Amino acid sequence: MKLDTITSDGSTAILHRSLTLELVRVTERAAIASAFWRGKGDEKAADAAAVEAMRAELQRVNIAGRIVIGEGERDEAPMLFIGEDVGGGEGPAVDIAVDPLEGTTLCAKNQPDSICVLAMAERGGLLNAPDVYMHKIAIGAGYPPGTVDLDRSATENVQALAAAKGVPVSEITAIVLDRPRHAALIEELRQAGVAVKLISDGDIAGVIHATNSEETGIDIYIGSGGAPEGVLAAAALRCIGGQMQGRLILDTPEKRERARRMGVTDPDRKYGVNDLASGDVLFAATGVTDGSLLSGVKLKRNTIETSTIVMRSWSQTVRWIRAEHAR
Ligand code: VTB
Repeated sequence: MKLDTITSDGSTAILHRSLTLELVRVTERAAIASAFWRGKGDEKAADAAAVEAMRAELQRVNIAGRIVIGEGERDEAPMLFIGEDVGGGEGPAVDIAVDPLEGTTLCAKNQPDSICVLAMAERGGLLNAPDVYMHKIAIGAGYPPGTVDLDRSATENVQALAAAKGVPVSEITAIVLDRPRHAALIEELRQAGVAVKLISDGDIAGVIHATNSEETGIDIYIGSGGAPEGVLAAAALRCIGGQMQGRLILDTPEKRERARRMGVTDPDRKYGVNDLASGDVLFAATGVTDGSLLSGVKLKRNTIETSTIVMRSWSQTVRWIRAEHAR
């Protein structure tokens, strides 16, 4: 166990350990706000509630924070827009990635797995990803480096993973976003003998699940989803281990230009976990609806109960925090 904030190379960890609990408050508050919009069929209102609550609580944290992944460009989002300064202004200079309500549709329909997510890193530690799709592949810890690779076919990847795990391919389960664009991928995986678990939304949780195979039965995340969600998932992986690669899908001149403006010099670059999230990283997520990663917010008569996972890359600590809030 690491007890202080001195890193292995002798330097001081930038993100003080006490910040982990501060982040829990932020995602908890966002989750409670959006919980009142569960099942109301109004995605925008659910998201707005999460955004407003998350920002209000972030302002109370003693950081000089800057949003690098947020609700969109300054002109399209009133709050938590890319480049916005957040936090109390004192304290460490940090970059922040948020998905105030990951799975807005899930929340609006009161279906499993909507969560409020936030990651924090040292300044410059998070890829400034444009809001485009990203090819992603992720597996858990304990496999040799390079077991899977975006440049190989899905079949090759699941075969290599099965060999590394010491099981037949028929015992591999892949988690894939259920989208028409994935029809060929799903077909290929099934042809290879893989069990495919389809999810309607929420690929941050999907990636995390793939790194916890013993509990979830899921061995690999594969497919394309939002690039911002890819950075958030990578932040989690920095804390819990596992391999991940991502590549931005910049299939129009407009997207390439948007990416270039955000500092992406090589549009075909294959990013590893450390390219997506580097240095000292904190990650927190609170459940909104009941899900396989986290329980949802429970609105009780006198209290409100929340479930949060919070982790820190430096110490590799993963905490599950169940909180009771007075109404
Ligand atoms: C995923 C998923 C999100 O977007 O990133 C997905 O994690 C990708 O975009 O919950 P499409 O929906 O266009 O496929 C969400 O579903 C919504 O942000």
